[in-house]
Amino acid sequence: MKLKTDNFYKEGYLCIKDCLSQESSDLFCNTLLDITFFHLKKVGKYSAKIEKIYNSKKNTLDKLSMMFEMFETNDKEMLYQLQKFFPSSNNMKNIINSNYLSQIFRKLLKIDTNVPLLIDGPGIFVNRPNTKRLLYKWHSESHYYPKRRNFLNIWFPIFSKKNDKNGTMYIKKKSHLIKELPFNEYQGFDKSSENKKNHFIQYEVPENFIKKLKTYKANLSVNDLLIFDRKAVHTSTINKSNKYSFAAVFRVWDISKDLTISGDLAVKPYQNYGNGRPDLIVNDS
Ligand SMILES: O=C(O)CCC(=O)C(=O)O
Ligand SMILES: [Fe+2]
Repeated sequence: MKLKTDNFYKEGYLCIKDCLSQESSDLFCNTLLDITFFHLKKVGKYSAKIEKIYNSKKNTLDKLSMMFEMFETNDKEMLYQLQKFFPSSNNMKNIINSNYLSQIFRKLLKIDTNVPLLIDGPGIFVNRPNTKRLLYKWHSESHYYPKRRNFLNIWFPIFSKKNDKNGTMYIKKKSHLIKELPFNEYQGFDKSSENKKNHFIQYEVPENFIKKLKTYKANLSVNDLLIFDRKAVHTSTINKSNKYSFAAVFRVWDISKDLTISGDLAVKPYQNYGNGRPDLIVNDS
């Protein structure tokens, strides 16, 4: 494998240009639209409108944006539930299921071919123009999956490129090397959305803890892939354009080093004391 992986260890992320096939990207996007359509058209009030958009001559991005827009204003719970279907779709998961990528994932996770490589996702990040509800503050994935010691984050644009203008991903370089970072836990984005239903749970790493670090600003085309360390501190950015932009995320994980018996990726410590048992043995590195 020729790909240079030094950047992943040094800076905490690796960008691989043009590594997804157009065919698998198209299948991913069409499936995303189909699942959205069959889910949203169940709501009687919007059925006819959703059907009309789906059968129109618009492109997939425009169809999806129009459907999301209708529910974003009127019925967020439908969009919230929609997210839960995607991980059950082979058509979507297959986009990162190539031998080439599996070899890279194994190399970065430092695992042999017999160690199971588990794939969680996809999740779809919807960046609505000038909307804070769907954004994350600076955070580290390790705080969301505290019992998981060996996993990668995968992030890539779908439908259209992602950059500073339409909302992208910033990563603090070398932040994955910091031994321990505190975080502020709350629901919502700012004071106006505090504790609101269907808002994200933030484990915010305050900016002053990472302010000395340089920022990588993702500027990616469709079919490029960004892989980053579980401890790399990153953030969403606001979409300043007038069109929706979308990204897909996966987590690729190895269970062999985790000091828990739980099969739930996001298992939380200090709760019911039920995720461990006596006599567990895992490697210390
Ligand atoms: O795309 C975004 O806005 C945030 C994505 C993110 O935090 C992640 O992929 O872990
Ligand atoms: Fe994240």
